[in-house]
Amino acid sequence: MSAEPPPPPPKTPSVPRHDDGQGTVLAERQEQRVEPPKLYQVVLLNDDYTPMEFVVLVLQEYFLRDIDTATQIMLKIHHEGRGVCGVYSRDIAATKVELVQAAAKRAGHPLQCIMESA
Ligand code: TYC
Repeated sequence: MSAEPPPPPPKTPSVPRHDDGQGTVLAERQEQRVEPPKLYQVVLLNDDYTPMEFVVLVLQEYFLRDIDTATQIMLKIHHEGRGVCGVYSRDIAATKVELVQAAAKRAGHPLQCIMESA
């Protein structure tokens, strides 16, 4: 006994259409907007104990800064209390925060790293 194959699903137009009543079917123009991803800045906070050299290394390793830029950012944090290391999409920023916090913990330094909406 051979079973009948199921009928194909009804075709739905990908664009809304309507009949203008005069025998013409019009396709409506559809706005297609993709929002750009929200951006987050990764910020290092100053403290009294983390060695300056360690912060410079973190900025080179995790934020791909050259040594001069890394030193400038570190000094800005040292003098002003905080500094932006880089701006990223949410997942990348969150990963950087975790990697920096793990590195600081491994090295026994109290360095704090946070992310905030840019
Ligand atoms: N203030 C620290 C010191 O004098 C250096 C430092 C800079 C620590 C930046 C943290 O995010 C920081 N050793």
